[in-house]
Amino acid sequence: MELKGKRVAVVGYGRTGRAVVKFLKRQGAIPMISEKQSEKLEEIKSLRVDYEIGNSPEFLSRADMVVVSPGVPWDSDFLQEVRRRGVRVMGDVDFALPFLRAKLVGITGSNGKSTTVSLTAHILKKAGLRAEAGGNIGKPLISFAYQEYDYLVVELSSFQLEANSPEVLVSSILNCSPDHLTRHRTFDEYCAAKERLLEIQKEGFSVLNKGDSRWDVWKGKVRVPVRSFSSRGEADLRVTGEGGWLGKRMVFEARKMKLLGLHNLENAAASFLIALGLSVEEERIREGLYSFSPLEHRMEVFAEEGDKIFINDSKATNVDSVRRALEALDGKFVVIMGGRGKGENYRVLGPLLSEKASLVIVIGEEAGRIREDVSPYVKVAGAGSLEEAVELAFENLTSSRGILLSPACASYDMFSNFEERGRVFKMEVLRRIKGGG
Ligand code: UMA
Ligand code: ADP
Repeated sequence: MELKGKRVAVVGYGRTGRAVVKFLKRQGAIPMISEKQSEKLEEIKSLRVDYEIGNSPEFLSRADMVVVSPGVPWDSDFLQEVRRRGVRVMGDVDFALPFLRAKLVGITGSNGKSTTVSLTAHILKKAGLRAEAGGNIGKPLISFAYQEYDYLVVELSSFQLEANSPEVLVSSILNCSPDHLTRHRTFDEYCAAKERLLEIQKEGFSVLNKGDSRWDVWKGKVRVPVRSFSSRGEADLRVTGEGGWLGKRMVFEARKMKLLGLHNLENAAASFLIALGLSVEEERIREGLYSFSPLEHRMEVFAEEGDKIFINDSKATNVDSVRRALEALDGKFVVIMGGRGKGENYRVLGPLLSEKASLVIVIGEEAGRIREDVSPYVKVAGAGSLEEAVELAFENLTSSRGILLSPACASYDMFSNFEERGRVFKMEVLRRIKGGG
């Protein structure tokens, strides 16, 4: 794709927009920025490029091509109008593809993507391959342009799969449970976005979760050989609480891993099958699995004090990830939930909360809805901020094993992202443990 001298507009100036603009400048293209938030004005001005605050078809149709950040709805009216005016509109992944110098492993799913992507890249690297993790995990694909790798392990979100058509050598769908229903409207539409990964792939192989309710749909769509894993019954790689099994042979052991919970053994199984399919020796795969530490903000046990433990699961931004967090716990915890909702029902968590939570503290925009859904099952209290929630949690700690932050919601009502929410939580807890008040 020749970019020199081309006017390329970027919609959204976040992580993706920044990386795309940087690349465009290096290529001698003429970047334009369309960003709806005025808070970014100073930073954008300093770039000395054409920009608008707002997203308008008038501005965008002055470009030769438009690159859209993943968080911008693909069917927005202003983008539809730009397309009608004959300007090419593309997603950030499709934009990056011609500049990548690596075979692609594409991983999607509702939960476990970042863990599995990092774990897979870790295994491949340990085995001596040139591999890196990128994509929705926080490293836009364009930042890998012209870099030589054997494999890029790419996290793909439903937003990206709706807007892009990446052809990968290895595909994997870990699971599909409700998330992002405010953007994708129905569960079926949301899953279908993820399944485009299978429809586009023509060669290589696919690693799929046979225990997922969408398995039959996936089987109908996939066109390459499939290797399956499941914690719910027979599969090529069967997962139990003890580890992963190829037939009667145990190929990795849970007790040797640093990741907690059955869901993480499913993630390990997916990584195992991907690496095995790429001809990594089993022994090397195990070395990778056993040396991998959990990512920050995912069931991260960051403090222990006496018999109490403190877990930061800020990345649990939907109901199913909270379910898996609660299932992985022993004993009753004070659980902090809430934030910006995505149209999910929290009632399904009720029975599990009654078993695993001594108290649920709700915060943020979704506090009222969560309270309504789970209060028939468990004691619920409200707090005006995360700081207040931590304070309240400490007041109620005596009868619990510890505190778990597992919000079931996005963070954007109170924080800039889930990382900031996790860091504030950890800081507040550590301050109190260390006696700072
Ligand atoms: N914006 C507009 N118009 C709109 C909507 C947004 O101008 O209609 C602007 C916003 O004001 C903001 C910018 O666009 O300044 C943000 O763009 P973005 O939402 O695409 O965010 P990025 O910072 O570019 O981050 C994106 C992914 N974000 C989303 O998909 C929402 C990041 O995933 C990803 O790490 C990053 O690209 C690098 O690839 C985050 C995420 O929450 C972690 N992903 C969802 C998830 O994992 O569940 C899908
Ligand atoms: P994603 O990138 O898909 O959001 P992460 O690996 O960041 O996935 O994990 C997000 C949340 O989901 C964490 O709270 C984690 O504990 C939980 N989780 C991880 N793997 C799974 C899985 N396979 N099934 C359900 N929940 C999971």
